[in-house]
Amino acid sequence: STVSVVATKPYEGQKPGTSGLRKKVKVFTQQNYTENFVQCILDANGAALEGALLVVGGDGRYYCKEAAELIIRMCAANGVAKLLVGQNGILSTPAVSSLIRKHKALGGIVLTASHNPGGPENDFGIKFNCENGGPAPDAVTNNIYQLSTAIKEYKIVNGLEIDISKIGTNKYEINGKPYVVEVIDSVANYVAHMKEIFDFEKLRDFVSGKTSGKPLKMRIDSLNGVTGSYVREIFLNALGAPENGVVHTTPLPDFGGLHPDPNLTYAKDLVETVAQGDYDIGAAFDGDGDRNMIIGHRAFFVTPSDSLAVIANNLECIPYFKKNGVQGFARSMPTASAVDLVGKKLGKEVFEVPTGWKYFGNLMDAGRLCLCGEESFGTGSNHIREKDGIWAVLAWLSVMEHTGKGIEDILKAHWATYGRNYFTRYDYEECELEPCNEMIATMEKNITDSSFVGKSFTSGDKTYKVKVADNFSYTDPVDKSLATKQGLRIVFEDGSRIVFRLSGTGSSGATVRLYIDSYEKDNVLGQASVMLKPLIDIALEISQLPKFTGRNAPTVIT
Ligand code: VG1
Ligand code: CO
Repeated sequence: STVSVVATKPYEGQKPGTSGLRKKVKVFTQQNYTENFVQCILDANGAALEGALLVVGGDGRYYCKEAAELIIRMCAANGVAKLLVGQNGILSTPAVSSLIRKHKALGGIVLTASHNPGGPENDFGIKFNCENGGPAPDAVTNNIYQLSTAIKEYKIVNGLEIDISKIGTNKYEINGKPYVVEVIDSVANYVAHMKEIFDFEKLRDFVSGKTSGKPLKMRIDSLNGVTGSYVREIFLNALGAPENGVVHTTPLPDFGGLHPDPNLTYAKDLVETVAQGDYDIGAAFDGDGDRNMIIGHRAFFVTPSDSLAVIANNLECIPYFKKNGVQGFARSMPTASAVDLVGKKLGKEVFEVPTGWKYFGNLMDAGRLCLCGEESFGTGSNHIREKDGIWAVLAWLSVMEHTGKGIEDILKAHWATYGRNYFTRYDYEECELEPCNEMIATMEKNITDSSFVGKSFTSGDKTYKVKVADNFSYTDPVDKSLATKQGLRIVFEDGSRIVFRLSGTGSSGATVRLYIDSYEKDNVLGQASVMLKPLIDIALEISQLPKFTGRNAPTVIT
């Protein structure tokens, strides 16, 4: 087969966001749009690409297979020696990360728009992960973007035929050099990896009820996303859960019309079923399998910030941490600081990084971080360099088995020891961009004025006095790279916080995120919405959000 060099012109806006490039399918299917971006990813690797191994796979959403086949033809033309491709182009995001690390690949191309809806009218995405298995850092994505603004041609081997529905090795010769495309089972490596991390024998006994005679009552909901096949293999086959313990486990190109975002709004069916039924645990994942939501009996909700803290507090029950030791913990800035308290007690370093998993990678690579999370339903460890939804559920099962307690009791015991971080997030999705930019700019000006610190705000019977207010910036402790403008933050004297940011994962318009976090040492059994009401009112007053966005209520409340 021969290499074709095809002339092309730059597209505007090929700037990767928090986690890759995400746009409507219709944008990606424009002539040469995907080709351009893939060529820029490949070019960003420079000389290292020649003879390299890459991993390719995605969440199975609409256009995933076509994109995978295109990438196969383009890698052939760009000097790549070998690809590992998930069968039918399917690999969860954590599975890609695991494969990159296991095979010491140069990186991976992940085809996903994560939790955004799928289908011809909805979203697609492409993300590059580096050789540590993690999302490319800012320096790399900025480079990809720069290349996209000046691209003139891309390379492709047009005649290269391949059937990626068949597992097996396909060998080609391109320009006299061998090119190998290995189509692999999408789940096998990941499942083996989980078996190294957790005590599956113990978990199987716990889940199947072999000794107690009482099988665990679980409802694991894959929301028709990529985790379906992983969930069946792990929870049904390996752990002996009953067939009805898992639902929506067929990955569908449009997620069956579901919005595969594991939160109280979009995983409504799970929440309602668990609320009405008799379950010990409910869990859901997003489209690409890196997010998780955990709920207990009667849909008792575990905030992701608390989930992280509870796992941190119980790491001794997971063989992986026994073997590798426990290094530091980390969370993203908007995430409530519950894990900080555990870190303090255990004498561990705790890091606060900007939003996005890419900021955890350096700390893990440097051996300073073993467990981290984000309020956006992301939990994970240094076993890979992505957040990992199924891993989080296995961690929770381990904690339940270890403590012998239900989820609600685990949380109550945790709060009794550490106090409680009440947390909520309001999302205002698909707003108009301009007024949102204006709102953030105006607010930034106001809160960074020297008169703002020391100001008091009152709502109901609560008064909060401003201690710190800024636009969060972060210097990576390892490579000293600087990330600026990562979110407006107002910290009050009692430690309560208001955070505003614009989402970097949306495919159209702007999404405003408002995060509210407040700590109580003793009053730990209140209702979050009630406890946080005064701060929410203050946040809306400071931001003038209704005025700028025209919205009187968020589209999603977590
Ligand atoms: C959101 C979340 C962030 C997460 C990112 C990617 O970003 O807030 O915490 O890391 O999605 O998650 P943003 O910029 O929209 O707030 V995923 O599951 O899309 O890879
Ligand atoms: Co995701």
